[in-house]
Amino acid sequence: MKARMVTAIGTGLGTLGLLGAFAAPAAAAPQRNCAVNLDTGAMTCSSSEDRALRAVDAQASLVIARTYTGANYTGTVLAWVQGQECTPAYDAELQWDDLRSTAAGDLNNKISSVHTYHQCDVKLFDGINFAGASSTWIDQAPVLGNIGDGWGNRAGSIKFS
Ligand SMILES: [Ca+2]
Repeated sequence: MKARMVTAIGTGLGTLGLLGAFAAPAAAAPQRNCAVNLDTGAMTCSSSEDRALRAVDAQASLVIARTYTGANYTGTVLAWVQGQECTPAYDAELQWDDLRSTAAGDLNNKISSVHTYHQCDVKLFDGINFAGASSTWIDQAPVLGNIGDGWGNRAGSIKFS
């Protein structure tokens, strides 16, 4: 039996183009990209991290950490930026005392994974304003629930060094 040849490629593409032009916005929610400038306190979210970084007057090269609401670097991503690299010593150059108020909204008890850059690490605190238990210094963690006695969806404040 011979297979039929598909001859309607041109028509198919035309239909696709039409659908593309008139289709409703995609149902899937796009990943939210947010940024906080630790030097100035400026913060915003946008459709891309580049846009968010420009809006807070920062460059991608200044991103010292990204926190995510989902495990394995998924969900809403918040880029933390500052004007210089971290130093090798743990001296907590910068910090954010209340994760209830960030560019991405209320992130208290909502951070599930974290990745750092430029010699920086992060230390998470259970409570607001560095109260309660604290984590070790973390370079990266796809599953914060596996760090120490469990740091998934727990941090209320954060230090960078
Ligand atoms: Ca907490």
